Amino acid sequence: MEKSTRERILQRLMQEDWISGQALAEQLNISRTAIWKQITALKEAGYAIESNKKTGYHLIDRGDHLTPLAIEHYLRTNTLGRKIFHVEETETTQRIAHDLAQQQVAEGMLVVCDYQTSGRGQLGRIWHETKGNGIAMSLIVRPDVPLDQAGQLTLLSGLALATALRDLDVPVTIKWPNDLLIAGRKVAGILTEMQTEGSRISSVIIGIGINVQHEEFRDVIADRATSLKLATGRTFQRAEIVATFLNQFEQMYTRWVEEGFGSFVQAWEQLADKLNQSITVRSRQQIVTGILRGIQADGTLMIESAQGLETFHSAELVYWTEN
Ligand code: BT5
Repeated sequence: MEKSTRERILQRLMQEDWISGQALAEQLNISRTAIWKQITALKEAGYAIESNKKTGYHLIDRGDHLTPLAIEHYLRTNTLGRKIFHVEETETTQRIAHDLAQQQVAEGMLVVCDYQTSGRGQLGRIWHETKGNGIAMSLIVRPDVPLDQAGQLTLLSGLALATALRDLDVPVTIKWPNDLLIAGRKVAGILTEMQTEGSRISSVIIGIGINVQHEEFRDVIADRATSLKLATGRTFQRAEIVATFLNQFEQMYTRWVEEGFGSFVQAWEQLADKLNQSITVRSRQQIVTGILRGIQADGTLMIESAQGLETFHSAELVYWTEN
């Protein structure tokens, strides 16, 4: 995608400590007045930029912008997230990603927004968000694997996100199959949805919601949600989190397509919440309480109950009175 003049100025400001208006004008081949106008617009958009007659412009604070440019700054991938569809506000990034996937966009396209007004969870549930605080993104992948393995992408993205957050010193654990927790409270949720063509996968849309800067949660989720800020006391760059996830996920995804999920089991279990502890599982058929023993090579959950070892392909771990 062609970068706008504003994005190119921002990119130069990120690369240099100080840069003169003259140098920017020459490099971008526009007038100094045009540069000045764009700098003013950037300031209005929330970027803290210092101006000095002699030395030019200096980016003091990158702010917490979830824009393609900010994400690209941290991105080390080959394909994932190299094309980003960014919107300020939308009902759900899943819908946009589904539409783009149907228009045959290439694998790796990321849809990201600053504010999602009707975020979706599983089974028609709601993903809550407050403006400017969270990350809502949907990644389009087109893996050449059998249809019944697509569900493993939920586990794989959970593992990649948990690993990425741990790289940023956040002590997350994974609640099978699709939640990330900090000290028992949910900080991120994953929703994977598939488009098929006959018996093959056409695309998988991996939707991820992360609570980042929230200082409080209200109403229904107040008893179960946390944010990176609430849990650690630190502030984060949402763009860095998105890119760190993609950097991590691309490596895992490439290996998964070639080798399957088996080699990830150990890493996944190391981050599993309540491993070897008592847990209640609810599936469509039954409710079972037992010890969480981990997962099998295909991602199936293993619970040791009074009946012996039981496996669950699709179910939920009951943590809160109502999910
Ligand atoms: C999920 O569903 O956790 C999947 C969430 C996926 C959201 C992303 S955002 C980008 C993309 N676009 C979308 O529209 N969706 C995806 P589930 O396991 O069904 O959990 C939903 C439950 O989590 C709710 O019923 C609440 O109990 C709880 N919940 C909702 N919002 C939350 C939040 N912000 N933080 C913590 N818990 C929340």
